[in-house]
Amino acid sequence: MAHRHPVSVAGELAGPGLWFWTGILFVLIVGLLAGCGQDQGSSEEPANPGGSGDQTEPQGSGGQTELTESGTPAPEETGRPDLEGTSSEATSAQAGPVRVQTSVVASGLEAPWGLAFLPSGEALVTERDSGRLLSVDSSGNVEELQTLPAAGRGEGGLLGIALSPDYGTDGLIYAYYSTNEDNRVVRFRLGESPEPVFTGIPVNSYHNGGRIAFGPDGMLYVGTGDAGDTSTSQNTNSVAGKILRLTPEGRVPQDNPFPNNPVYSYGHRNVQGLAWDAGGQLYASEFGQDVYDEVNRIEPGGNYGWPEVEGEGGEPRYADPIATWSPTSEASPSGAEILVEGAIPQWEGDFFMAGLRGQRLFRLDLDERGNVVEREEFLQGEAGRLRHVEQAPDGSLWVLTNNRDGRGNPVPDDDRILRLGPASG
Ligand SMILES: [Ca+2]
Repeated sequence: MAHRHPVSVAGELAGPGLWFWTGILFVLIVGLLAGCGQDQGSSEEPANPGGSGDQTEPQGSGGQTELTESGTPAPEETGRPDLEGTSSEATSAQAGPVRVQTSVVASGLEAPWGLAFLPSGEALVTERDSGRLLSVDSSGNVEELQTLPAAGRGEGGLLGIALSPDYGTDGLIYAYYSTNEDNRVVRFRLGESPEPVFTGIPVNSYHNGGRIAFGPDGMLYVGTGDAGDTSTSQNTNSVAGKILRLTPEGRVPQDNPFPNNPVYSYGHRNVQGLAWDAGGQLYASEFGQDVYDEVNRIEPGGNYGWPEVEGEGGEPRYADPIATWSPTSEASPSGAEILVEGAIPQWEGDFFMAGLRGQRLFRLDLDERGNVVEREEFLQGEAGRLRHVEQAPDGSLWVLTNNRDGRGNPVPDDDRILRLGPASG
């Protein structure tokens, strides 16, 4: 499971030259999406709770295909672009676009869910069902570090992971997992037993939320789900169907929108993607039920409508999403990321989102006000279900597949971690 399989994003998959398709794809999709800009919506997990409604069907012509290996091994630099040296163009958004290449960083994982990069550059990766915490380096070496006492069924298990903002000094790792009683946030140092930070988040076999991330304000943000009880989302006294904002100790920050309340925003169905732009604005992806998946620009105290409204409600009391996908089989978005000071200038500041049922990576180009001005899709039909996307320290994007989560059609190498980064040469 250790070696990397260099592949090209699209080039090798379709046959023609390596850069041909990348270029064509970029130009075509940019043009298409800029032109039509219509929304299509969706939801990750079961539209029908517990049912097979979200069972992934192979996409389009033949469904998931294995990423084809490039005939020529990718040069070493692909794994570790020299951001300091060579490429002013790879470090500045003002510079021209770089060619983007997709490679396989690691394979043989089982339903990887969360990912956080250590200062050393290695990634910590959670596996939902096994409860394993893995380290993965850029050469594809995978090592099991420890197992966390996660339980849970279905969509529950070991989910999100984040490093303390002071990891360099406190060594604390945060994780979100399901137990038989609740979903909870814990923290621990490598090799040690976790201690609870925040408990009592409703648990079910679906709609468990699970993404956690520290914001630029040093606070811990937690995406939760309605756990199948839609009455919770509009109730600010429930932590289900919310984005929560906590201190690193799990307490309520004094400047939260509701006094003595961990709720940061409400009216959510199932939030699994959290990302901040360079200005500190939070965006979140969430699963719709049947009609519209959503990306929302999150304001403190905002009401995002569920279950009264799915997609754009047109009522002032509910904040409308900035982007939707319909039907939910088109997207079903889990993890999200915004490229900030990344290595792909043409994508700088863009919002990325991993689609489960949609089986693709979405890119939203945001303008200065956070409105979507362009859309693009990657990896469709190439890698199957995608669970998460995270920016790596080298400015590339790492993407987790999720074909062994019980709803996919895994190929032998699944699950995999893919990398979209500047092509070498
Ligand atoms: Ca909504």
